[in-house]
Amino acid sequence: MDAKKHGLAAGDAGRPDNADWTIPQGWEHYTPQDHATWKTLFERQSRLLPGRACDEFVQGMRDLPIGADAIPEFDRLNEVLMRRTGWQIVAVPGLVPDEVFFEHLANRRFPSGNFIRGPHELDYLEEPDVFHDVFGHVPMLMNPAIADFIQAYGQGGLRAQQLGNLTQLARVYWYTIEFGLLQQGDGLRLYGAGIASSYTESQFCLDSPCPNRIRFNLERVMRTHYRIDDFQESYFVIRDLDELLEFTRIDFAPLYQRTQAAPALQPGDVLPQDQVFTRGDGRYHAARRKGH
Ligand code: HBI
Ligand code: FE
Repeated sequence: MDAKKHGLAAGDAGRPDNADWTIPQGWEHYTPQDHATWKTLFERQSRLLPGRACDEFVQGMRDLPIGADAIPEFDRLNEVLMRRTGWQIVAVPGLVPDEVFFEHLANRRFPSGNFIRGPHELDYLEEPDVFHDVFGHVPMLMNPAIADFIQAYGQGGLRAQQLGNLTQLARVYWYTIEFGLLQQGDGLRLYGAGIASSYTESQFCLDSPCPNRIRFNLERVMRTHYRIDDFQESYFVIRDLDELLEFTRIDFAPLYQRTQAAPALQPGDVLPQDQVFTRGDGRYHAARRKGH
């Protein structure tokens, strides 16, 4: 992104001067092209999500001042979000260090990239941009269970970092908040922001015969590596969003001990004790490994 354009007090490599890494959204600096990119992404994704995104996502989207025509103003989103769940969005220049990220979440502030991807890289993201963060995450932050769960993740993250358990905890976030599926009356739906904001993966995660869809189990997930460079090989399915609240009430210390001692699992592994919704055929990732 262009640091100057977005009003960054640019030190080295776009790092803002203040310790919490926040910057102004700089809404007035978005170009017509930026808004056009948002519109393309928004319309494309809005067509896909009915029947795929969970009811809570659709409801959250409906209740927010968010639409196709322009990149939303964080201040306007915050008025609604703050009233609903006490969360607010703060602008950051991209990925921030783990402890900065956790500190924000623990205080119900969601860091959102202020920049938007270029028109020639609609499906390519090196760092979370405003479409991923606002379209993907903010509708779910309107839900009280998600609101409490992400705050608890921030608090747990600060502790886990000191204890050296961050790897295990980050897998929970990954397989829920970013790539989670849930059960709904008529079948599986997505609620993870990484898939809700992805044109290709929102289809792959639910429609493709390739990946595994496995009942979520906390310790199992804490042992499971994830892919950051491609579609997931396995998606984990929660019963409903309230299941996440149960995880905010338990002591993770014994879980860290057991899951660090147990053998790590590969992303595509399926265990005899797994409750499997769909056993994937693995063809997509097998072809990728062969270099097709
Ligand atoms: N920073 N802006 C931003 N967004 C993230 O999702 C993010 C981050 N920094 C660290 C991070 N995520 C993860 O590595 C932690 O959840 C472990
Ligand atoms: Fe995200």
